[in-house]
Amino acid sequence: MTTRLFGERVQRKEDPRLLTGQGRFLDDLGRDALAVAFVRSPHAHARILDIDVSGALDVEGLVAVYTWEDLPGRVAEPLPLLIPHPALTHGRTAYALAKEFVRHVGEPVVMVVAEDRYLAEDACARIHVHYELLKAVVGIEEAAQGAALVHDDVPGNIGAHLVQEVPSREGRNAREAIETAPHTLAFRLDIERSACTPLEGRGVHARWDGTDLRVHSSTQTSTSVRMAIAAKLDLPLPHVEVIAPDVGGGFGVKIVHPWPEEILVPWAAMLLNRELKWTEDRREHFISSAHERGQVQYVRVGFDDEGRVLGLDVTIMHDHGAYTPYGIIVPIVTSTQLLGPYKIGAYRVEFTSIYTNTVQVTPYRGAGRPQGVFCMERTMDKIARYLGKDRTEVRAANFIQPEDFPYDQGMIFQDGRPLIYDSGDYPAMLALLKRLIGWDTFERRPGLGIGIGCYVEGTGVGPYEGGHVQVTSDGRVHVSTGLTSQGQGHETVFAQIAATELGVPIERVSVVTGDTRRFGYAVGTFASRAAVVSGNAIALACRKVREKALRIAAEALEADPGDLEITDGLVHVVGAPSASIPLSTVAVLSNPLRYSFDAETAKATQFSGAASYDKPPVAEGDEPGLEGRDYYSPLRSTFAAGMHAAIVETDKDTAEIRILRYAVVHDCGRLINPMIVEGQIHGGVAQGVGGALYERMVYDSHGQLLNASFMDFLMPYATEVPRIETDHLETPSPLNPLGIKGAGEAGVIPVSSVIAGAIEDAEGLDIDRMPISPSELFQLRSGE
Ligand code: MCN
Repeated sequence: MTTRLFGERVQRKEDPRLLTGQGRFLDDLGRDALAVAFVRSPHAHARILDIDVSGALDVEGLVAVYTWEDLPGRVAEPLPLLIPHPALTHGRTAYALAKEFVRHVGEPVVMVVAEDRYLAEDACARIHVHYELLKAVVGIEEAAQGAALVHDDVPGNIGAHLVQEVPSREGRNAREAIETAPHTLAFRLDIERSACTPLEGRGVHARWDGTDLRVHSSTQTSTSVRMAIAAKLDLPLPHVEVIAPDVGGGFGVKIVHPWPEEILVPWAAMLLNRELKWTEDRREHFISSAHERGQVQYVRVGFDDEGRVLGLDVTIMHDHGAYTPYGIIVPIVTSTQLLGPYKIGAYRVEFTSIYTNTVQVTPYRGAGRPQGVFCMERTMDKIARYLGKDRTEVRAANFIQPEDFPYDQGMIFQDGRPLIYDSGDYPAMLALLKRLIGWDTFERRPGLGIGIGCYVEGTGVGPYEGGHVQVTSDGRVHVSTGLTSQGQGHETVFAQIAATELGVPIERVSVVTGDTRRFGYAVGTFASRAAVVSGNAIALACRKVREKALRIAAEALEADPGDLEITDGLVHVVGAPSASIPLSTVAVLSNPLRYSFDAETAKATQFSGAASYDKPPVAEGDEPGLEGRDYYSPLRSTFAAGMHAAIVETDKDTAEIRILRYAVVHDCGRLINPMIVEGQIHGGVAQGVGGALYERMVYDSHGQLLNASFMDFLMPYATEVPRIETDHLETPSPLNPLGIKGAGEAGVIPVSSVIAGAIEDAEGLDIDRMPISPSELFQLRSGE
């Protein structure tokens, strides 16, 4: 039997538990906890004149009501701005409960605690907040005019402005390169707001025992939530535990830390000395959490007769919503990763980040990349159409070649490091995709179109993650890492890594994530980083454990550690399987106590080995136990890539858009589990189909979100998501020991550009905005 599991299609270890209803999500906890509900602003922009809570006080079962006035010390201060940036000259964050102003519908104003959620909601309904209405600013262009301000002290509603310029190798800037190019095009692209919409919303549960605070949160980053709570509530860090239970999806929205509720619920639990729980409802999620995607992009491009881009100038207007807790990460990612797999002559990108009286914007799966890819891939399609060339030919003419790696795009990435692609083979990937979709044999007929989209994605961003691995005397392997899981299958892939590194069957490996009691130092699960950063940390921790195991076993077997290997949980001499010792026995030997519950092992180990009285039982520099901890801190991001193609059909009468085929070729370096990666890609493509055809946040001119429910916010069903044909290319990353790159966001990134290209091909029309509905296609056809 082999224990090499890295690269295998191992069934997900977490599935039997999750599929049989054994998962423990936030709302499964604290059945007897007091319930928390919030009065949230019904207005997009207003001054709070007075809050009258008297009506709520006679609700039976009411426990407490809090407004901003009640908040002490740091709880009353604005929430932290998590990722500052020199270009973010006017960063603004909200208060946990609104202080004087509300700046979007859904902002929390009053917190209510009651015996149950019904009573808490009843009490909320009896609280009267008197507002002076202020002009709401909605829509990027209206806000950019600056006639009305979201924040009085932010002129023109401009939070940030950044220009990045990468001259050509001959030293020409983008504008010069465009002006002197044989051909030029200019156009505008619009991408509307959407949101992560995980199946499970946010939620917090807190319990205080007078000394220790235990918080459960449906979060993507338990260690950061823990630090924020300790700091805000002035508690010593060792007395705060944060645990992410099973999390029913995050897709980015749960990386914000802390959310107001993550501070308020623990704070009130301590104050009241009671167990408290808040579970977000769907409407709250739509109006009070975070959105993304909304951007207007102006493009100017200059190119030669082959379609080679000589100069590209992109101006981005980014809708930031009312606050910037996550800084300007989204437009920075758009700007820096827009170039994709292409060598561009000269590039200039400028963005302005604009406040509006709408829900704040934080990263959503893909985080600014879908917008950038929409821009670059629409550009490639338009160049091809202008020159009458095949769209794949124009792309190929611009590709970075395999021999060009490492390839420096000349940009500064979001982590402040130079954006250098580590490895890839884009021509090979295109060839695979063309074969998979049948690009060259595609038979044209009216209403049928084919589209293509390419992208490169920086993954595995630092600064670090850690892993702890322990082999116990029963031969089981316990792995823990600090980042959290929301459905990615970490329990399985991390177990695959540990099983492979240690040579044990995967059934003997268990994995814990997102529990600060087990692992306190971590960054979190986002930016497709878990596999690269935690995966490598776990491998390194396993290698330490393996080295120690071989050393101990070598002593017991009177062999050289270099002659030993571990297979199926047995340490044995290479080529002589009978000279062996189980890893469980090695674990017993690793502890001078030599304690084992297994009688045979106890007998075999208790008195084995020559007694030595000239050295202490634990040698200097050594530690008892068969365990190890290590960290992995990447030098810089590793760049995954992918190419998608789709065939769509548009109905000539109804303008209905149907995706007939969807093909993906993907390269995330060495695959740990191809089945899980395919699942990630399928999920991402489904979300991308939503972004291309259905999902948008519709605000009216007063800042009311008109479709804040699943009745009105359209998501694709299984019926709208085609079967996804997938192929892989593996160009290992030279940057990390396992040679892996991330995969978690990949699927969603190019979908809008692929579908737009296919519709354009079917209709012969310019598709310059996403999403596009049948009625909008109909209008385009009629020239409206
Ligand atoms: N993987 C692999 N081989 C590789 C790369 C990845 O087998 N070469 C596996 C990983 O081990 C992991 C999965 O693929 O099980 C995704 O890995 P990775 O790219 O490291 O992404 P993360 O684990 O960091 O997950 C974050 C990513 C992001 S940023 C969003 S958003 C997202 C996503 O994952 N949110 C998700 N996928 C999601 N999937 C679910 N079900 N729910 C979410 O909220």
